[in-house]
Amino acid sequence: MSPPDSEALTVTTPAATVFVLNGPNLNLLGTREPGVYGSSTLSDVETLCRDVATGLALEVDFRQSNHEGDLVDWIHEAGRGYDEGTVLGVVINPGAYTHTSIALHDAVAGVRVPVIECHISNVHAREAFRHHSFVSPVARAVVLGFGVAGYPLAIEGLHRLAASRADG
Ligand code: CA2
Repeated sequence: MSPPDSEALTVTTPAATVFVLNGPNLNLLGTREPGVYGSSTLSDVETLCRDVATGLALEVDFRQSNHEGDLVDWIHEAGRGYDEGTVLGVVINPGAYTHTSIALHDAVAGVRVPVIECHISNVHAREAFRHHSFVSPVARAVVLGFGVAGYPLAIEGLHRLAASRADG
């Protein structure tokens, strides 16, 4: 019997996907308040995320919604993907729901997938109502105040966390 073709032995694993979720009003990025949020659009942020992910051999599933329930559903979806081995983690900028949403807190608490909370601005240097986050206590880590550069930093952080889990 001839030895098996080495090509036929190649195991194809599902691509590791990072969900990048954006909450309310982030679709307006780059159109107003450049002093707070910079001039990049959400489409520019998506490009930043895809560029860093490509270098790390990751896929990006980039989404935005103005509706709290969509964000809850997407966290659950990412949680199922993590359990199935197709999703590496979630980067979420929950927008103003950061400061109001027990539903988002419960959604993140209810899944195993690592969730990185990401904010463009340093919310602690702004109004007092932005100082409390319902998401931070259940997030794996928080990135804030780096402008839109925080998104690729958060993706790199997820990749490092996954690598350290694989090592240990
Ligand atoms: O700094 C962040 O990333 C925030 O999550 C952004 C939210 C804000 O409510 C959080 O406190 C901090 C607001 C996103 C809305 O962004 C806009 C951008 C341009 C014009 C209007 C809104």
